[in-house]
Amino acid sequence: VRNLDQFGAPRPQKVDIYCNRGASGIDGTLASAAGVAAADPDRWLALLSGDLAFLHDLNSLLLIKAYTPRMLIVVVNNDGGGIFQRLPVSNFEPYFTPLFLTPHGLNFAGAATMFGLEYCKVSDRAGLQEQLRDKFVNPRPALLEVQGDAVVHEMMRREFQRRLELMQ
Ligand SMILES: Cc1ncc(C[n+]2csc(CCOP(=O)(O)OP(=O)(O)O)c2C)c(N)n1
Repeated sequence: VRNLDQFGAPRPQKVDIYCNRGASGIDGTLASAAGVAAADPDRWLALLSGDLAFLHDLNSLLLIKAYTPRMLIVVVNNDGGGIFQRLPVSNFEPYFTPLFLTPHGLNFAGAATMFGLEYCKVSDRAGLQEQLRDKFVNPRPALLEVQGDAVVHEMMRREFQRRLELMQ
């Protein structure tokens, strides 16, 4: 979400974007998205979430199958709070990993099974594009887990930022 916000280029297609600020950011993300989807069940809605935000509101998965026939959940699972890799505190182990990054080592296949959602895991761009196309053409309640790596993501972000600055 941060990267889309920072680097997403304008496109001619009209896309409605909803954000949930919550009390402090990551609470209630799934429930809010389910509310948006349920308000207009004929429209396709995709939620993009980090793994911690997703875990924080896991019980709201109960809403998805019941109320949102065309909603796709995309979770970028980088095993913890990747946002904190941006902060100076990331240089301070042994505190950083358990207190800020908070890795959990989970995948979400079991959650999808529990709440009756179709599930798929992808780890590259081609796989993600294929799945997004498939779910867009034939919308159904589904959970798409994207395997990520917080350290690699942060290195890529910095490199991308560096190249953009060179272009200016
Ligand atoms: C209710 C609440 N608790 C804690 C936080 C602090 N916080 C901000 S971002 C974040 C981690 C988000 O991790 P994730 O959803 O996995 O996304 P990523 O940073 O990896 O993209 C946390 C815990 C918050 N914003 N809201």
